[in-house]
Amino acid sequence: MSFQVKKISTKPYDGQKPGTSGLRKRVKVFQQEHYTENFIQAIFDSIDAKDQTLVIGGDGRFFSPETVQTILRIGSANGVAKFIIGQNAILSTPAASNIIRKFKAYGGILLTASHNPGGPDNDFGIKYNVSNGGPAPENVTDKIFEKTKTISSYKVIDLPPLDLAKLGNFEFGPSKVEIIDSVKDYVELLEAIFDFKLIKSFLQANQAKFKVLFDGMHGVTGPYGRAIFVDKLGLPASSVQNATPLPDFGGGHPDPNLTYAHELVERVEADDIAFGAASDGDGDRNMIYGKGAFVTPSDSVAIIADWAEEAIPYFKNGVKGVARSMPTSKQIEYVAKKKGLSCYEVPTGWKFFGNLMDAGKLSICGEESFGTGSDHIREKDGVWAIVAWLNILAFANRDSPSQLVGIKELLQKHYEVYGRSFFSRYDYEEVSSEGAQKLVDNINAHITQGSLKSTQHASKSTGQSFAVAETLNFDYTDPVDGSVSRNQGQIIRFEDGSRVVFRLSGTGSQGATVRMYVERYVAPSAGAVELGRDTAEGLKGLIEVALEISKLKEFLGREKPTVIT
Ligand code: VG1
Ligand code: CO
Repeated sequence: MSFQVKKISTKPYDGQKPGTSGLRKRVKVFQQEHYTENFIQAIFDSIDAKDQTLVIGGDGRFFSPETVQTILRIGSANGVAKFIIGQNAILSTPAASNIIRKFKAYGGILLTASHNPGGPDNDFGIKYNVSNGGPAPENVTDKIFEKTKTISSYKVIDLPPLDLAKLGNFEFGPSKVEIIDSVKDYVELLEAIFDFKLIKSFLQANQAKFKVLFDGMHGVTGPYGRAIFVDKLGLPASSVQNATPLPDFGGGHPDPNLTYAHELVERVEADDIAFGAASDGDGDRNMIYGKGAFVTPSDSVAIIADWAEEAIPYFKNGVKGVARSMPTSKQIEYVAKKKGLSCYEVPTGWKFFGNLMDAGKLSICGEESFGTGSDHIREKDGVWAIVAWLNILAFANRDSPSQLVGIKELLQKHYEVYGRSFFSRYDYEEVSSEGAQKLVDNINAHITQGSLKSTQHASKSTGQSFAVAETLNFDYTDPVDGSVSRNQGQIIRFEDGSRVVFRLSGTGSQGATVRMYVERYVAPSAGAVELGRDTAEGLKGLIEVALEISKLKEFLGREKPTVIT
């Protein structure tokens, strides 16, 4: 039977440029006539998906079900042979990456704006992933953007919407459709990576001393968390909260940090919970937070890299190499150095890790933005990181020591061996684009003229003094394919190894967001008191100096950041 392919005339929209991770805009922008259709057709014009299999997933946010139907209508008209879709349009970002790899799909389209709020007045997003399961590299996203600028029509096969709730095999015009369980394959993946038996027995033996709480933040990970923490690891149902995915994330901001995951933080403190964890809207981020012990993402990946080979079965044959995004602290480098591993530094965004993983150079990597992962897939993976921590803690307690090794003890032990990079990020969200540009231009002028080099900057409140060693723009050449990405952040390095980085966000949907990253290293010889300081205290002087040098308050007209992590 042949199906009629209809050609629909359209005009280009400005600004359909994918950012750090896909195209993210307000829902109202996507709802404009032909806007979503244009972008989806531009994806098909940039890839060769004819007779191929495509995966469709997402975090279930508002406007997702409609968009799946749009993809079916346009994709079938563009010759896609088969679609694999998560039930009710739900597949977490890591789960989708796994499905693309496991079923050898050509690629996937993920409907998510990650940690950005959802609902009719908030954000929607579309992201294209390639056959290795990772976000499309810049040469593909650039091509998509180019196509959006000249598009004049898109193709559809007009058929009634497919029911996304029923599992099984169906047809949509000439294309086959398989609707799969959103959770099953992902749980199997984690069971093959971690020592579930060890974790389960540790949790059972320490029920009273080691309480666990996972917060899905009304995002996509609730069902994954329930399947793993309750069904597989035997924890009580009460150890999972906010576990039903909602189209508007319950009105919250599904970003697992100390500001937005306050419900978790409050319950951890009130109920003496030893191990709390949360994940973001689409399930690729994670936060680890136990009573009185917050793990910065930069420390988290360093600790996972430190313990992996010994504690986690997936890594028993060795870790191939490690990596961090440029703004992420150097903690993982200290681990790599001691273990003789290569440590790569890539620009912000998970897409830059994929090539290194495909080339067998990289096993474990992370970003300061609550992203941690490994080469088991090609996205960062929130639930993976949480189970990795449980696996490490279970292993650290395998001989039932008289005092339980918790998050705090593990961190302390780590700092005593490697020293500690104090790290913090200040976000100035939705500031004026002109102000942000002035800030960038000012630092750029310093970089070109070298005018900050060797200048001394004293902190009024702490008396510390910082001398500028160098200033630079971070450019990256991919060691595998030689592609170059320029201007990935401005770095001010100081003589004592401290560092301040400025970057504009590539995931915001309105105005500009400026990120300031500060890092200061303290060696093990400084002693327990220095190593154990509160992050804000450890960084106070450097932050003062960073604000003064950049004239940030003046350019942005903001006294305080929106979020501190
Ligand atoms: C932010 C983070 C970055 C992360 C990206 C996507 O980007 O800083 O580290 O990879 O979000 O995360 P930006 O350009 O706004 O700084 V999410 O959980 O999409 O997936
Ligand atoms: Co995310």
